[in-house]
Amino acid sequence: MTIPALLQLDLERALFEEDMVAGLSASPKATPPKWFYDAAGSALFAEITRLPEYYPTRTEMALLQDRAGEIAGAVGAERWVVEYGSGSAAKAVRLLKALDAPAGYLCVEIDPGAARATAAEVARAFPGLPVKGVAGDFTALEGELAAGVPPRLGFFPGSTIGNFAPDEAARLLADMRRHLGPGARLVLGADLIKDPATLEAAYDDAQGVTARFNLNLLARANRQLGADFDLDAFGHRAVWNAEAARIEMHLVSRRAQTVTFGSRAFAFAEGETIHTESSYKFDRARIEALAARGGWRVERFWTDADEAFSISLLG
Ligand code: SAH
Ligand code: AVI
Repeated sequence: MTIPALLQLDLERALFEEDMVAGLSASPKATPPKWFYDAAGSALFAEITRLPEYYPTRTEMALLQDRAGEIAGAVGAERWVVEYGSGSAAKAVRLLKALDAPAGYLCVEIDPGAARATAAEVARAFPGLPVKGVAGDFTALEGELAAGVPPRLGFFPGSTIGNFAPDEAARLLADMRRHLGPGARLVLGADLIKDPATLEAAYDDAQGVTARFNLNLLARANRQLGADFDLDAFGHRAVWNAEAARIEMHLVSRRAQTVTFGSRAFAFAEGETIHTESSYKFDRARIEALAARGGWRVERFWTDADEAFSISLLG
């Protein structure tokens, strides 16, 4: 069944509102990071990937370039590639170039503009390759994918897995295994634990792009839900939580204030925060344990020379 575009927008708005209401009613306040990515949020994320402090994107791109031949050799020929949360086509193009006779490409991406642009760029780079961009939520995968023939190759780069708490991440990997079907493999990018100063700088850059990305959640609520967040009344905070092995992003209320949307009012104390994102960091043992909880086994594990970022091949 195809849902008409306008109805899809209404549905998306309703789900966004539901999550914001639940998140702002909780104690402590916390919202899911997937709502960062409307058109403005995706553009800000693209800017983040080019920041000197944000090492993950360039490190993973280089690692992918270095290891693409080995990945291709390990996964074999004629795979349908299914990417989760593509953002841009850059990493998929790099992987597809190395693969032996890829059979097709599909991305599941929550931002419809990014889903369309990724599919268009992959189609341009590989004329004749069957390509599909699906605007959808990869946390709501149902059963096995209809497109393409198994065995498929999942691609989940960028350390987006780190934006999920361990239980959710394990469930997501299990859902991907079902979605990809029998004989699947998964190429998983995961950022590694390192010194706190490097991590905190990557999430609190000197130009303030990450701050704008974080605040875009409130700007989006104003645009889409008619909320009245005063963006100057909230600050950006990124902090390394060593015990949980995660960077936390928060929006900090600069003063006591009340924010309204619809018929609802949400009170903030001065200094109270909304926990808007966690970015868990890993080591090999943590990735192996997480993969096992999702029903996968780590077959290969690669890092760059500085051990800043990792790519694993799960089977
Ligand atoms: N893979 C890219 C982009 C990472 S940013 C890279 O490695 O640079 C995370 C991407 O995942 C964004 O494009 C965002 O829109 C998408 N995304 C986040 N949560 C999602 C969800 N629940 N379902 C589908 N896409 C999601
Ligand atoms: C998409 N995700 C893996 C990014 C990260 O590093 O956690 C999102 C991001 N948040 C702030 N900067 C980048």
